[in-house]
Amino acid sequence: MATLPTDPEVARYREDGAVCLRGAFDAGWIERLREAVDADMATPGPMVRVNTPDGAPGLFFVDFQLWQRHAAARAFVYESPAREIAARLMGSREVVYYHDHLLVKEPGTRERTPWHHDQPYYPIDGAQIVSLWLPLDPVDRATCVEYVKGSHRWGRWFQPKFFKKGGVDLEVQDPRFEPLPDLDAERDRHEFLAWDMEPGDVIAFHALTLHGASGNLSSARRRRAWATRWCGDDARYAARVGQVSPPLEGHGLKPGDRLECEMFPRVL
Ligand SMILES: O=C(O)CCC(=O)C(=O)O
Repeated sequence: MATLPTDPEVARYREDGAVCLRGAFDAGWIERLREAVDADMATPGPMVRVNTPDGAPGLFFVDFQLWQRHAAARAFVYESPAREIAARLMGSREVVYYHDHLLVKEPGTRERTPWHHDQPYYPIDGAQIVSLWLPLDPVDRATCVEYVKGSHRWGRWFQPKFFKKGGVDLEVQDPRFEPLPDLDAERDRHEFLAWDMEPGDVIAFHALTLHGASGNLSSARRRRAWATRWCGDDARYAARVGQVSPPLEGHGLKPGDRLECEMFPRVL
C-alpha cells in the first residue's frame, strides 16, 4: 500500500513549492533504480551530457529518459507509488509522465547546478507539473538541492541557461522570460529549503520553484539522483521559439493539445 502525502504535506507543496516526503519509496525500489543508474552510466543514452571539464575532479553526469531503456525505471513510472503521489500533490485526476533526468555527482565534483526553475525549459503551459527528486544515496543538507521557498508563486519566468556552459542562455525565447537575479547575492531576502535525506525520501517540487545545488562536497559518498517529471489535467503542449530541454521531438503534439501521447504516456 502506497504511503501518500498527508494533507499537511500537500499544503506545504502548494504553499512552499517543495516538500520532502520521508520514506516514500521502499528499499526494493532504491536498489533496482541504483542498478539501472549504474547500467545507464556504463551505456548512456543519446542525450547524455558530462558537465565536468576534462581533468577536473569528480564527475557531473547527466542523462535522460531512463524509463525508455531500463526495466526498473519503466516499472517505477507505471507501478511505483510515484504517480499517485504526483496526482495527490497536484490535485489532478489524471497524470501524464513527461520525462526523467538523471543527475549524478561523484565524490569531489565541484560543479554546481546553477539556480534555475524548470518550466521555462519545457514546451508546456499549465500549473500542474511536479518533479520528484529521488536521491539513491544519503545526502546531507549541504549537498542536497536547495529551493527558494514560495518562488513558484512569484508569477515570474526566468531565462533558462545551460548547466554546463557557464551560464550561457539556451536559445529559447518567450516574452515572459526575464534575467534571473543573483540569488546568492540576495540570500537574506529569501527563505531556502533543503534537507538531510536518506534513500527512500523524495523531494516533490513545482516546475516554477527556483532551485540549485552545490557540487558533491563529500570525498567518499556518491550523489546519484533521479528526477522524474509528472503533469496533471491542466498541462498543455505549447510550442516555443528555439531550443527546449530535454530536446524530446517526434511526439506529434500541436499547441494546445493535452500532453498525452506515446512519448508522454498517461499513467493514471
Ligand atoms: O540534482 C541536481 O543537482 C539538480 C536537480 C534539478 O535541477 C532538477 O531536478 O530539476
